[in-house]
Amino acid sequence: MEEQNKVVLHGMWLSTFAKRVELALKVKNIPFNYVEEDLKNKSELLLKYNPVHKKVPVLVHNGNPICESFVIIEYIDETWKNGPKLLPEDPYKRAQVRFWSKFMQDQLFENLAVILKTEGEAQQKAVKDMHEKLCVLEKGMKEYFPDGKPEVDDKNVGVLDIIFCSVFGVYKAHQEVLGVNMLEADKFPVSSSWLMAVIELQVMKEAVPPHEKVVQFLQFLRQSALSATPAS
Ligand SMILES: N[C@@H](CCC(=O)N[C@@H](CS)C(=O)NCC(=O)O)C(=O)O
Repeated sequence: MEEQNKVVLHGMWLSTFAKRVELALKVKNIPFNYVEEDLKNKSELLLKYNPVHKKVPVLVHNGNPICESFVIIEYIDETWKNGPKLLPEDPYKRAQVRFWSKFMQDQLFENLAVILKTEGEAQQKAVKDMHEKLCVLEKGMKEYFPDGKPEVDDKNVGVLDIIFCSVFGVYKAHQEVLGVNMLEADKFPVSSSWLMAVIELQVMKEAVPPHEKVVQFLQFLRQSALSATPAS
């Protein structure tokens, strides 16, 4: 790696936020060094580079830190013109992509975290909420994709594909730990076929962490959250 174009990603292997940055770099074929952070014992460098949030991911480009996953992805897209354009050029399409990225993040990912950390009635409510949000996504994607069908092409991977994969790429582990299949093909034909096509892309396949490792970690997170919350 040339010294004047040095790229370092500070991440954590199961962080969806770090994963999307890793995917953006890989989709654009940008060489980078990866630093795995222990989030219980953050490195001096992470605290120095992200003193505001103290979170991963942080991308360090030629010594300059950039924080917040979406900000980093936009930076990558603007800095490296090679490879697919992650966000569309057209301002309206760009706005749509930002809108749905935020929806996936704020609504779907946050909801998934609630399902993981609850049980009984609270979990059932969170699953129901998720179902409603996935209905919204399904309708939105039907309108977003030309001809109502997902367009996935390894030469044309975009930020929505990346964020969708970072949230649901480990859906089999979600299914195993939570016992629910969120993206059922008969209920959500567009979103589920989109996910299947995205996770089959070589770049995504290589980046998805091993199933057993994800299952163990999610079980650990779930148990820790449930034992910390008194049953209501
Ligand atoms: N809004 C941030 C969220 C990043 C985030 O929540 N990172 C988590 C890992 S998934 C983290 O570093 N947590 C450490 C902590 O909260 O102390 C982004 O988009 O990058």
